[in-house]
Amino acid sequence: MPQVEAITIDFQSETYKDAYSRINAIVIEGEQEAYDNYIKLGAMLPEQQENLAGLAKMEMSHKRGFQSCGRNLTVTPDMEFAQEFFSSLHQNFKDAATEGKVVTCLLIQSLIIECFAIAAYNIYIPVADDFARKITERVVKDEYMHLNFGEEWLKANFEASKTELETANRQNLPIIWRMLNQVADDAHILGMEKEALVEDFMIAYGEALSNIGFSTRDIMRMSAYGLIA
Ligand code: Y39
Ligand code: FE
Ligand code: FE
Repeated sequence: MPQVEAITIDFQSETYKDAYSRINAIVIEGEQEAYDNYIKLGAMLPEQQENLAGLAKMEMSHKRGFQSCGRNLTVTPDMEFAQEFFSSLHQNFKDAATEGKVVTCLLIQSLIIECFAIAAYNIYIPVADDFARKITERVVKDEYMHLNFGEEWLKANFEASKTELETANRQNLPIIWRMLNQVADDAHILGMEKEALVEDFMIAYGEALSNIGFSTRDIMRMSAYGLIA
């Protein structure tokens, strides 16, 4: 009979709350930046502006939800740490937006960051406190819609986007691995293992690349850039 290991986590221990102050901040900052990114994407894709404004609105409500998770545990999020954590990815998005590179912006936000969110939230749900679990379950459903938006747009524009997607993947996938390594210890304290995060991320990202139109061979080659972080 399969055994489910009983997980006992002391959500009020100083160790837990200290790790939570950084992970919670990352999620809050990530949701805020996702909001900003979808607003910017809306300006770059006028025919999708309303759609993207809807996604942005969801990100803002995710941010509020995760702020309430921190308050519920009486944790003060370390926002300075979180801004530093996202700075490379944030800069790359900003540069791409300035250059009008909508494909790169979509790869960063709608593929890479959404897959990161999907992996993190799915791994968090079984080890979250009851309050945070309910919120995260609702949030993760939206993140699949955000990923789907990016997939659909890139699929419809695949031939014209392919080269830019490969370049953007090469530039940004290693950053995700560095970010994962940076939070691995804190994630472990929350009951989330790095191996599981990597696995879920790669499954979601590989599936997304496949849905967009990349071959298995392309996906293998593109995924390998994660390994050289
Ligand atoms: O689209 C979104 O809502 C994404 C911004 C949110 C990113 C969340 C990043 C989660 C990383 C947490 C790492 C914990 C191990
Ligand atoms: Fe979100
Ligand atoms: Fe999202």
